[in-house]
Amino acid sequence: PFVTNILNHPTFRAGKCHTKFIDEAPELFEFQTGRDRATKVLRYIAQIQVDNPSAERRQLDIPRFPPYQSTPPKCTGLKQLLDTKGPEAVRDWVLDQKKLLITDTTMRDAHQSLLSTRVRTRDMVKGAPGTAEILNDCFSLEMWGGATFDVAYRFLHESPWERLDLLRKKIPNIPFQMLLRGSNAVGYTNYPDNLIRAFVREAAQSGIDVFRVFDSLNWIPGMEIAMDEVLKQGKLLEATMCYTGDILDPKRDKYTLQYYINMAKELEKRGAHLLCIKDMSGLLKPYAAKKLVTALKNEVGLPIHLHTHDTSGNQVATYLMAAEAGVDIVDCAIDSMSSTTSQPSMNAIVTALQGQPRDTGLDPHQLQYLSDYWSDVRKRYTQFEADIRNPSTDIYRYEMPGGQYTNLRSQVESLGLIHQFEDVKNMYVSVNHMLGDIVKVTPSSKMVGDLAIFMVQNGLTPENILERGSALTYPDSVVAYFKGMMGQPSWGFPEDLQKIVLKGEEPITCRPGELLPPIDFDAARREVEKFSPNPTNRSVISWCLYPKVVEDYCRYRQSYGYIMRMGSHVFFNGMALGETTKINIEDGKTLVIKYIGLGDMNEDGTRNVQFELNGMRREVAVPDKD
Ligand code: 3PY
Ligand code: ZN
Repeated sequence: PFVTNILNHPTFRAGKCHTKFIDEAPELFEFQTGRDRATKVLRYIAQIQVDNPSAERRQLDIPRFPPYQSTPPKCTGLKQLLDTKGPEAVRDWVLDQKKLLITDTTMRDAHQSLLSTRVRTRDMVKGAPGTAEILNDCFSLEMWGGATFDVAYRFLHESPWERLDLLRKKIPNIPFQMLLRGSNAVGYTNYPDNLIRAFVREAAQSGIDVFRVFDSLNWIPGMEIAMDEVLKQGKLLEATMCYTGDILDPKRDKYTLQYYINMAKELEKRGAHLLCIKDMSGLLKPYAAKKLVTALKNEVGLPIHLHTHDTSGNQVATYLMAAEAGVDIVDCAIDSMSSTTSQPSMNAIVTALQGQPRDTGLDPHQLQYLSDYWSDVRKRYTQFEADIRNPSTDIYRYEMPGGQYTNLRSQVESLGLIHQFEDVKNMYVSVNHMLGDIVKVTPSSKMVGDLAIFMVQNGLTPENILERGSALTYPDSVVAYFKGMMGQPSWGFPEDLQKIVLKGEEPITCRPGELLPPIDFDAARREVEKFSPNPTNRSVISWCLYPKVVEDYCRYRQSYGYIMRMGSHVFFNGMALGETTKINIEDGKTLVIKYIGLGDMNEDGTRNVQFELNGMRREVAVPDKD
């Protein structure tokens, strides 16, 4: 069967085999027959039907969006300049542009901030031909990293690496950009140096062109290893300063204009090709943007890339002021995936600058196609929408990153504390003061949220915590923070609080990566082999970052097969009685599935579920907890 799998594999059939072909095609080792594969898919749908039998399922009455009539993808974009001339040539090209360049965040931060990171590869790939053509002149697509990496495995049961491969096939011309949390990579904890390097190397070789590297406390040593490896890989290093506070407020004396200028100069010295101002909470007001960008343009020679979230509703104005001050690139989302906790609308910026000196060169009429496409996709994810319908300038008080602002509510709800949600938000502000006003972005923002929830749960306040909180065990993230495992905050730790959280343990002051033992990748591979034969480097690296999540993903895939191509409506909700869906399980092979209904309960605790598969009656039995 292995030989048959090779002979039938599309890569082999297209005559494109290379030395790593067998390594990179785990499906070659799947020897099940077509019937088995169909059964697995049926079992996946059956389990949803059984787990939630009373759900009122309706067929999704939205006509599928027509595919984009594209010309063959261009292979002459900025991606090719990077590949042929290197990152310095791209940096210089950016500096020479008069137009305002755009990064499209729709496939990463926008859905991370609006839809709990749930957009599936399938829905991105379908929009890819239009994206390749319409956004040919943009700077980059941010489509990887941040929370998308673990959410892909954990909730979507798909590999983030495969997303990268599939999108690259359809979008050969535009640089791909990722968000990398310095020593935390795409996780929430510090990893050993050799794992950070291996991850960056694999991501670079898999097609990431621009690495936006940040540290959640703006602590440059926490970014060092990742930055060094990006440079070694010959990719674009976008070194990042996270923006917090308000440079226009004379009472905020920590995160001043000079603080950002100093940090920018240091990042430039360390070899960055681009400088990012990462305004993760949307706090950079329009006139502050003008002041900051003007100063940075005078003080550093790097292109400046501005990132924000439009939670307040002010951020289109921020971009226009930044454009006037000479910012080089801004992060936007296609308008149907933009605004509130997401990025400002691309369509708004493009139309605002039309005919002006910083005209982006993008075509608003064509952008409307992408807007309609994403509007159609978004309807399939309504269950993940946060209940945020309007801009909120409250964000200036809470200083909460876009994704956290949308997620905190469900975190608090799941703990049964929703009646105290306002208290938690206010406590988030108090905790920040108590910690000495720190940068709040993943993972430090999660730690502030965890501590705020913990204090509300335990009746603690900044006034009584030293006295009443000394006997309590603090959440893991809080202990890690005070131990120095997230790095060093610019103005140190409050020592009395540190003592009661650490309970005698000594904090560290060096890079956590210096202390963590290096990963033994051969031993890791042997562990992965226990549940997944012939693992690729990618799987081993992913397992080192997220052992349980990746093991669960592999086992899930063994049970349910390749469910990535199932329509999102069915994938999340199952099927209505009598509904028919088509699933293309491999190129050229389509399953036509009709849901007939729930059947009898069996003695072994399973329940039969009935379908028609390609016109033939089929029944599968799946566990029924009731
Ligand atoms: C992430 O780290 O995922 C973020 O988006 C931070 O802003
Ligand atoms: Zn962001």
